Amino acid sequence: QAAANPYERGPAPSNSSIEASRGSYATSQTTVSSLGVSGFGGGTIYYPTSTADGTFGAVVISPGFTAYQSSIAWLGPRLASQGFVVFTIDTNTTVDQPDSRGRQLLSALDYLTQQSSVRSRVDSSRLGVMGHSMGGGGTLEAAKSRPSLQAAIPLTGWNTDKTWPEVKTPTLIVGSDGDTVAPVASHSVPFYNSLPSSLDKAYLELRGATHFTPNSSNTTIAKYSISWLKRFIDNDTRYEQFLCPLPSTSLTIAAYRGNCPHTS
Ligand code: 9J3
Ligand code: ZN
Repeated sequence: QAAANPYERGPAPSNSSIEASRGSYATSQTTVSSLGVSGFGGGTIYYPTSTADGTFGAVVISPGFTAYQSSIAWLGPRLASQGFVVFTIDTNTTVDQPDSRGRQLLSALDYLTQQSSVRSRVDSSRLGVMGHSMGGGGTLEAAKSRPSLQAAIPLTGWNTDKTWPEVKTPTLIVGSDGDTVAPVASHSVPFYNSLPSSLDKAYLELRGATHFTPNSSNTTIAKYSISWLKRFIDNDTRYEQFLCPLPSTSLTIAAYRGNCPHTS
């Protein structure tokens, strides 16, 4: 069949393929020392080993307050094996605030596309950002300052700024129903509500979850993150089926809101 979309990577998806612990690509990883970079604290790049499928879209992921890349490392191979270059970073200091984390996400993207050893594998026009807690707050900051980004996913995001009408990047907000550090009522919900109504946006509230649920392998986070990144970084409409119509509440989903059909 004709490949209408030059950016799609990997086989046609199914519910089981997006729930699987690994996708179709074998992955490799390379360590980026903090000593050789500026603007962020180094990290680990996870990427599909094969070069046979051309370039891939990329996503940089920031940890939260006091945390290291190890706290979000599970997302590296989980997302890379689906066909993305994934850069989990350390921040300059573990107490950096969300605005700083946002700038560090952008510095890391620039390093990834311009200087890293895998730069030739990355399509520099197809980039996204993710982060946990203050890294999720930084994810919103990064999207606000770089509207060319194609996907943003804050995971139990934390920020003193509750209003994000400036964001142009399709954004999936993930909150936890039992979060007492960044309660959804004062963080993820107002973040979601303040995003433009015309934006492709969604709100996923995890059921039976805490502020730290994004720090361990989680199938619900993975399947909707994969779908969002595929849909908006790769323009891969094969993943639209998992996003629209909106997922129902379930044992793992306390709430899901969004606008369907998507506009971009
Ligand atoms: O990154 C986070 O976990 C933010 C939540 C937090 O500890 O804020 C305290 C100021
Ligand atoms: Zn604001």
